[in-house]
Amino acid sequence: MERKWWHDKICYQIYPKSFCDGNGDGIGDLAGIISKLDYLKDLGVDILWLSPIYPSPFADQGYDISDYQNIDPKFGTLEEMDTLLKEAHAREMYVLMDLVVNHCSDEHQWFQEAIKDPYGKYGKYFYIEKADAEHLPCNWRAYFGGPVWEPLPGHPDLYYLHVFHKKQPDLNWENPELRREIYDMVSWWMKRGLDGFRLDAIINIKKALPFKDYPADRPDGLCSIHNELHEAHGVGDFLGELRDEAFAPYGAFTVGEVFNEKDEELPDFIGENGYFCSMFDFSGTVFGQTQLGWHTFTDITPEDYKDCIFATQKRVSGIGFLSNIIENHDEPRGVSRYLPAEARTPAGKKLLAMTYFLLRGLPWIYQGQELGMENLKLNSIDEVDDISSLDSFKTSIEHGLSEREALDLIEKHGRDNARTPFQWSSAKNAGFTTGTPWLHVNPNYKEINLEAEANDPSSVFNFYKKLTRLRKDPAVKDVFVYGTFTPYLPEEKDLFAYVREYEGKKIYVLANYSSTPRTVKLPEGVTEILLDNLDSAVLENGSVTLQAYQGVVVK
Ligand code: TEU
Ligand code: CA
Repeated sequence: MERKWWHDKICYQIYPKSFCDGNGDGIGDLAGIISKLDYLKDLGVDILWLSPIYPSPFADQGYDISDYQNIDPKFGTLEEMDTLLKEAHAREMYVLMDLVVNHCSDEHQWFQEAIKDPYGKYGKYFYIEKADAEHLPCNWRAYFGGPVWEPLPGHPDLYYLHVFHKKQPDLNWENPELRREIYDMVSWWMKRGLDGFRLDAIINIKKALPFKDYPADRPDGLCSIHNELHEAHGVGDFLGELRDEAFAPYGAFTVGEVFNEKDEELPDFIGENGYFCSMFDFSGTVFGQTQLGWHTFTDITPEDYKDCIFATQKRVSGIGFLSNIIENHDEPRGVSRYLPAEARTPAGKKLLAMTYFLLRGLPWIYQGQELGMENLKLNSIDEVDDISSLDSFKTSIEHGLSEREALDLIEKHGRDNARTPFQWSSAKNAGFTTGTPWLHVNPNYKEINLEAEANDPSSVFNFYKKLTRLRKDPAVKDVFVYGTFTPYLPEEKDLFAYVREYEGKKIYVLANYSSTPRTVKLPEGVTEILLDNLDSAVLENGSVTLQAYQGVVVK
């Protein structure tokens, strides 16, 4: 396999609105991010992905873009973006923006022009169909609820398609003129010095045409969008063109947000000269989900999680580099999802960190994860911002759940969990802003915050630093980057263990996801502990005893 500059990098996702507020208006911004570059460098991360910072009406927190070639004044200016790129590069760090091109905002000029002249040039940038409320072109349900069709303002006989929110009209990728427009926009950013993109919801750019109904799966008479995604063929033609026209000429680093790819497609997506450099492994994320609503979701146990990860690592072996995550801005906090309640302790959080961080693929940290930030408790639906949670609340209530039960589901699955402000210190508003934060701070910031953890050698934060340093240690780096992955004692319940091997060097990760201590037999020749989340293990007589939720990395 040809070595690429990004193979050995550690990545970090910033949700700008909630990271650091530089000017006291309660909203995180570019100035805030720039002020924390040294912090990120010291943590040991190389590649930064910024969730969208383009001008936006914020119907979906910036994932509804009204101008692709500018910065929203809430976040700063283009000049500040240039400064961020310069300052990051000076620290040998790389910056990715979010490429949200399945849809734009209804306030984007393209859509405004389409409203003026639906049959003109810009009307063809979207999916606009003749229809009426009783006869929509198809019965697909939008990701955020309701039909995907919305009347085109001022044209009672015309409807436009939006697979997400109605303020996010879908762009028509079948139109070569639209595609050219996107490639030029990407090139413009790359020439400005950007290092690449994370590709939002990218599988959705190909629709199964012509529009048709699928069997309804809820009382609303609509059907999950997954029906058509399953039948939509040919997304690869768009993605290959996007790569060749917009990414390859600039050597862009790209990571795709891809759900439901088929096994046989993996080499096309992330193999040698794939559409993307990498894509996220969502196998743990989607575990236990159904299309019927959050009330039908089941929890993931450590054993389930292990099965997901082992299966993925096997699937992708020899093909390419996945991006490994335990959370992002759409998901609950990883420690709240993957750890049993009893293990939501610094020890348990470190165990989870160790387990996923040393897998094959690029390790990603989502902001605040390095502190062990947790899900948010809710008292009322009025506290909720996330449109996905608001939709699920409606569905839950319609389904007969009590308000409290519906809130419990949001506490578990809602997107605000990851979007509360970064907890910098125990000062007011967790040191995130001197103003009023746009979204409430998690009240646990008094205990969980960077200031306290930086001073505590045994903190979750300092453990993440140990992990980044271990992955970069020249003595073992190739094992973690290029080594094979093989499950170790996979049949032992609640033992999450594997071996990474490169050119005869073997490193074992042994993690006890159980409240009962256990003795694990070590392979011959294992003599050294590289990392231990409790700093207490001893290797003797060819075995190691792991306490409850203890894990070690040994070689
Ligand atoms: O998410 C795309 C996605 O496929 C959704 O299913 C996502 O998991 C869902 O919103 C969770 O409720 C991306 C972005 O990451 C998300 O923040 C945006 O809302 C969405 O695209 C639309 O741009
Ligand atoms: Ca601000």
